[in-house]
Amino acid sequence: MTNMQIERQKLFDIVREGGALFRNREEAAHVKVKGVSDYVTQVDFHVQEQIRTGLMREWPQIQFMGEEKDNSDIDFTKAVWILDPVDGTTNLIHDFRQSAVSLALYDGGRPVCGVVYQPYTEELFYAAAGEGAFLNGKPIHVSGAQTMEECLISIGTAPYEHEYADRNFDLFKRIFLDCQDIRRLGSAAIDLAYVACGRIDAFFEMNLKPWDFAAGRILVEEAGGTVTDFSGNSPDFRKKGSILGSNGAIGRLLVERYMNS
Ligand code: 2AM
Ligand code: CA
Repeated sequence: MTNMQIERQKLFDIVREGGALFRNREEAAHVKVKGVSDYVTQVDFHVQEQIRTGLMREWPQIQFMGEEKDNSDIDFTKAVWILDPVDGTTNLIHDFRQSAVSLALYDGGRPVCGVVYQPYTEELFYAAAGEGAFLNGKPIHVSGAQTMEECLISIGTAPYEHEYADRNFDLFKRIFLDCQDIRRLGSAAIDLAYVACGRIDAFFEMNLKPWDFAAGRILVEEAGGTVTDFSGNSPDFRKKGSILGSNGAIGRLLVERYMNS
């Protein structure tokens, strides 16, 4: 079942309807603490339920994995949706307007398609295996940057894992001193979508969960870039791990000169 056909328009409608719920500021103010600097709001639950219902209605045979549910029964050898209803929850709480719905379909361990939708800008990023990557229907490509001096690099910081702060900020400083500038958006899905369309040249973050990077990974790969762990190896989409997405050239350079020294 690796060439599963998903009707794009149906998929986009489901994701857009979910994203429309981001504007409910009352629900965004209902915050529950999951862990240190790890939050979930009523919006996260509401978006997840709405999208899950839509997916189940259209494609009842496909399993559903979502950030805000128990996923212990998922069989990764079969088709599975991987959803982060709100990637960038801290941004949502602050009305910082850098949050996205991130939805991917994997089948037999391979990416089939992915969507990252940013409701504030109404930008919908989509990619399907072997078909390329698109922003609101127009083809997108990673940047052509070859040197650190010409790069805008986005960093991720795992705010809840303070034990990594010294190591991370030391790495950020070394990269900051060599590149054009750094950014920290707070949504891994948007960071990867921005790598795919060439707005930034690379993005990396430790310990991301599958739903943070599953869709962004397909976008970057179909846009001509690469997504690896910090050693340059292929990431395991079923597990938490470190993620480095780039236009390819800058990813190799980061692995060689920065990530492991
Ligand atoms: P979230 O907003 O869906 O929680 C920001 O550093 C990135 O890390 C975001 O993509 C954010 O996703 C993710 N993130 C936040 N808390 C996390 C956690 N406890 N485990 C893994 N990723 C997390
Ligand atoms: Ca989330």
